[in-house]
Amino acid sequence: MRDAVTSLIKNYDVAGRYFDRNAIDSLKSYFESGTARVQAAAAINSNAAAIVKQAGSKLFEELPELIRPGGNAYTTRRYAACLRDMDYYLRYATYALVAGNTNVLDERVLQGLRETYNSLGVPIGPTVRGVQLMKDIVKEQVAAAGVVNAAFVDEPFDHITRELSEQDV
Ligand SMILES: CCC1=C(C)/C(=C/C2=NC(=C\c3[nH]c(/C=C4\NC(=O)[C@H](C)[C@H]4CC)c(C)c3CCC(=O)O)/C(CCC(=O)O)=C2C)NC1=O
Repeated sequence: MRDAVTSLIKNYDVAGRYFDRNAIDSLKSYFESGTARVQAAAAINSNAAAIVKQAGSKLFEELPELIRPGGNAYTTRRYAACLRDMDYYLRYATYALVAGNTNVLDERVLQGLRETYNSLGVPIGPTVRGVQLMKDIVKEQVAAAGVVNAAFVDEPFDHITRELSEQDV
């Protein structure tokens, strides 16, 4: 598992090079956004259950067929599994936000996930929609917590979306 700093060190060490201008710039930007990243994590942590619930309700409102007979989230067990997955995405997105790097998502969440989803008939499009709904809610909450430039919040959610759908967002 890597964060912004360890991943940079790894790349420069492999090449046996000192940090150059690019490296210094990305270190600067990581440290400058540090407080905001921690604030964002705090805002998510204190509202995580509500964020998942709200995004889930919106998703099922938009795509009610998911929870009707024949839908992948139909039955209490699968409904709960769906919300649990959303909770995984939110929690790991928070880790990635703090790390300033999406490696934790690749290693702990996304590896083999498409195959699992395909074999269980879990639809990717609606899952990605759920992730994007959470992103929107998180951005509102982070802005409400007083974080001025919250653009970095997009990164982990868009990464999940890209990797799951193998499409540009
Ligand atoms: C921490 C990393 C991690 C992830 C990401 C993860 C995902 C994950 N989601 C699963 C199932 C599932 N995932 C969903 C999700 C959904 N169905 C829908 O229609 C919606 C679109 C969507 C919710 C947004 C459902 C319904 C199941 C159960 C499918 C089944 O058993 O038939 C399964 C199969 C095993 C199980 O049911 O627990 C895994 C491994 N597990 C992990 O350990």
